[in-house]
Amino acid sequence: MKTYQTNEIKNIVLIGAPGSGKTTLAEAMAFEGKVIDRRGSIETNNTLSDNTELEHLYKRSIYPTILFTEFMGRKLNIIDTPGSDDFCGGLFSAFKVADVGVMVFNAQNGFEVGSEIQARYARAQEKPIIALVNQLDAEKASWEATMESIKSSSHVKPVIVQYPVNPGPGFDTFIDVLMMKMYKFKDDTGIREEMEIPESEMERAKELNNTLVEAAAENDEGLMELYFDKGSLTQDEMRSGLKIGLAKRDLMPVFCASGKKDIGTKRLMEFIINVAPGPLKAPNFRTVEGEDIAADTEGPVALFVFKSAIEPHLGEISYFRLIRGKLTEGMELLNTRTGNREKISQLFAVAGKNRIKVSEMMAGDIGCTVKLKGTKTNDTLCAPSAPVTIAPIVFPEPRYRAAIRSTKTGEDEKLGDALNKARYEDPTILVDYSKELKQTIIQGQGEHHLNILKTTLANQYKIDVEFFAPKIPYRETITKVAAADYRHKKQSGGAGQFGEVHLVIEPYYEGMPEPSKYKIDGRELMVNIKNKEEYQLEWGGMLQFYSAIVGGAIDARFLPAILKGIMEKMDEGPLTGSYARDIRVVVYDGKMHPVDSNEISFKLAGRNAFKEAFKKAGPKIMEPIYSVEVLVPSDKMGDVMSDLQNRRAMIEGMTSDKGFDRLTARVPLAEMYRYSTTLSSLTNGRATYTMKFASYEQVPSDVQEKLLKAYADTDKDE
Ligand SMILES: Nc1nc2c(ncn2[C@@H]2O[C@H](COP(=O)(O)OP(=O)(O)OP(=O)(O)O)[C@@H](O)[C@H]2O)c(=O)[nH]1
Ligand SMILES: [Mg+2]
Repeated sequence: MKTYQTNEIKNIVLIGAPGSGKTTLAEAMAFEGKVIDRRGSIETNNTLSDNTELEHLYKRSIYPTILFTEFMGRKLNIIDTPGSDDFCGGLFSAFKVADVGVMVFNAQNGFEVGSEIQARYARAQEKPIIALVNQLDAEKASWEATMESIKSSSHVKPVIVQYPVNPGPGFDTFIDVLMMKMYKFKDDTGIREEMEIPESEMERAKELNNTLVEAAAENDEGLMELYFDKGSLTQDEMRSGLKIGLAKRDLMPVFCASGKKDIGTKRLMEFIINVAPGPLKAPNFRTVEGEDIAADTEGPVALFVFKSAIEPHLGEISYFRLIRGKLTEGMELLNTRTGNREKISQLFAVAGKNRIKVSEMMAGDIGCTVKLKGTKTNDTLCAPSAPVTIAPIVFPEPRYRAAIRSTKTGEDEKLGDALNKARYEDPTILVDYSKELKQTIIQGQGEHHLNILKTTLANQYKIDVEFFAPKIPYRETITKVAAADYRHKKQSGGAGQFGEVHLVIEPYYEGMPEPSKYKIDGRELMVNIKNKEEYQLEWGGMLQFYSAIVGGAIDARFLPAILKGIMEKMDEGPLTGSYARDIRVVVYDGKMHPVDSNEISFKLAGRNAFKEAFKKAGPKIMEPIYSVEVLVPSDKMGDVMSDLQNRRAMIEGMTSDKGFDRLTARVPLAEMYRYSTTLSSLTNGRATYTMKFASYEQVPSDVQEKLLKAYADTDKDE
């Protein structure tokens, strides 16, 4: 394979609703570039792109796949992404390194929710988009309806470059109004005949050509003048206008195709090569310091890893885009995150699972290398003399949270290992052992996302896991002063146990005065402080611990044991076993026994006195509240709203945009378990949402009652 220069490379990402035909199209592109000599299909599990067992099982893409094709002496790097929003992590990775997106529409469905979701991502990433109306050979294909829906839903103006002459099962011909030619295809061989536009189509073709000329001219003053002078533009002038409009996202050129019959593939690739921005024209890559890095072959090497995978028998594979410089085999580069050196022992061009060895690569190209030691997604490797760190891919916040455990005991470590590997391959999976909840919490983009992980764990790592409702990290605190006395006494056989503690507790707040007297149950209690300790709690908030013991009722040596007992209860709050916070404790009296008193007795007395006082002190439970944003088709708004209200949501606002409503609300985390699944069934998969931690707030009293009861049933304390 020849070495492609920077100006001979284009990097594209295929996006679009699930099942719109991205993988099938990628196959046709690879075939046209002679990277493969026959086209595989989804049905026969032999596409370049969907090459994993899981993808065969589900008949859909799950991972982003990198492949290339060679056409007109150029190299097109293509990233085929999964359409399902559960796997949007792959799309985020691909957007980082691709300069243009091809959005595939299924002509049977038009602009779908999946299109809307992905268009939104493309908008946020400011990626130019070319539209491809695909599956025009399908029985229910409708060009008109598809164009109508694209026009009404797309934020970027669609401009027709091609239209089909005979959509539907016999589809074999389209007219290109840029070339002003008709293309007729022979069966599904991809072989095309270029023809003059027949009289019957001329009027329509001319009208669309005019619209295209105007759209092209609009983007440049020079072109506009030319257009006014001549009343038209040459093809090259049109291309240069479209080039500007596309790059600025002012327009979205529309093509037509049947990926399955290999119709339209070549014209699309020609257009990409001639018009789409390549590495030299696309915006530069930014470093974390805000410096711009141009695709300069002469500069020091910098590459960015956007995907990492582990392959059996081979190990780690790192997929990267060469941002700057010329990369050759054997180079030693610096990983700017770890500070370690990595040797690039082998370099490959990638076509799905197939890797083609190359000895060098130029800035702008995409490829992979193997067996790096400590490099993962989002790392930059660069010439040690010119260290730079490319700004990382910002993955979406997790939307689905569950607790996970192995169905067998004693597999914790094995599971931890496997989850680390899964996370290495998919950064949208977050794993965290919560000391607080005593559960391993796993987070991802949706239920399907985590179910796929479950299958991977079973097949690849031989671990069977189950998901269950995660505990909620509640907090506990008190609202008023209360006191309690507790005597711990045990007389069984030999040495006995004895300890008695009297204490007062009250809500702590910053800057509160030192304690001097309390009024408890009608009696006044004066305290005389002997000692004060303050603890900034790991989980937030404060514990103040005062000793005001009079007349040596309890030896000072037992104070640490009393504190320890209280701490145990702070750590596992009296109401629900959650962390307690913001409390002041004053131990003011008690009793000892000359023989039977020991540390354990005072620890237990302290702990139980604290617990009793806590329950009398107007205790309240606080719960985490999340900011939730739902994007929902307007006709489903009512259902989504009333479901949210049942989840104790506080609706904060609503805006509408092109048939979709955006709803913002504050919702307790406790009510969000499996929300993605409910939302999906309420809207037939037509809505999406994001969620982010906002604050802790007091739970309503009915909820508190329920939580108290549930915990009392399990609390075997005492
Ligand atoms: N009739 C027809 N069917 C097509 C065409 N392209 C794809 N299909 C079929 O549509 C289904 C989905 O195709 P894929 O290529 O997997 O679609 P995708 O966009 O990659 O799907 P995801 O990866 O799940 O998002 C398969 O059954 C294909 O055979 C086409 O041009 N015409
Ligand atoms: Mg696919």
